[in-house]
Amino acid sequence: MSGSHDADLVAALAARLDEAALAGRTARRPTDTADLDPATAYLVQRAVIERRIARGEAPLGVKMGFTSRAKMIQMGVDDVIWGLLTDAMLIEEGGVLDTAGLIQPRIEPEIAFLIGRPLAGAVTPAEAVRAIAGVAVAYEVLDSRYADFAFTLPDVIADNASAAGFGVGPWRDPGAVDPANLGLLVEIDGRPVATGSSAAILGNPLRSLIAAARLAAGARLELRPGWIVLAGAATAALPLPRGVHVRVSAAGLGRAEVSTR
Ligand code: OOG
Ligand code: MG
Repeated sequence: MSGSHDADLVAALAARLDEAALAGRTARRPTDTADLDPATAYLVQRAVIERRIARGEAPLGVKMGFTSRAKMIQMGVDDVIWGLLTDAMLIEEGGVLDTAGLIQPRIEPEIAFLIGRPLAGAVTPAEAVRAIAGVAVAYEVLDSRYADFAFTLPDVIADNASAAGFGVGPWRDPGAVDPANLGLLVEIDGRPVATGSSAAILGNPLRSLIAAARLAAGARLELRPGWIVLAGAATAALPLPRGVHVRVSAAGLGRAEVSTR
């Protein structure tokens, strides 16, 4: 494939996915019509984000995907991926999320890291720890642009790892809480609907941060001070209907809450 042909394909796929997200409707999977390898899929993902940045959004961090077995099994994939977060995806704490513009939203409990020092490349656990300015319980709202969340790995990479929104609870001093093995609870309208442990995230969410640093270097980026890293879901994702209140709590971290309409 020639370079310019590749660039045209990347731009066309990014436009298709971005327009689907804006319109709140599904798009065809890239791999239904083209051979897409993960590297090219990441170029599509980047082009989708560039379109959002051109509309005034600012990069705010990254989200790791498929870092837990529960998620790999739920989605039928077997590799860790990432997506890019912008400020427009951040849902204010305790805020209200309008699901009208979304296609098929799901919610999942996560652990979030606040970056305090630049981090990229092959980093040691000690280096990763030193880069953390805060740890929080978080939730992610997913919304695949593919019907029924059915996709291959390159498809979901191109679709920015199904990212739609996220919320973060109060930041805690990383010295005060070890994120390795925290109990997580998801409640919808006060009813417990999922429980898990942060240990489900690669055995320790810190490993997810280390993987994010590695992916950053591969993408010629760095995790920057002020950025948020979502380490990945600790349980399978749950359907997110309108008109509910969701609370995600983690032992020692408090909670993050959102209502939908
Ligand atoms: C892809 C996103 C996966 C996670 O935390 O594992 C993800 C999807 O499930 O549609 O965000
Ligand atoms: Mg997630």
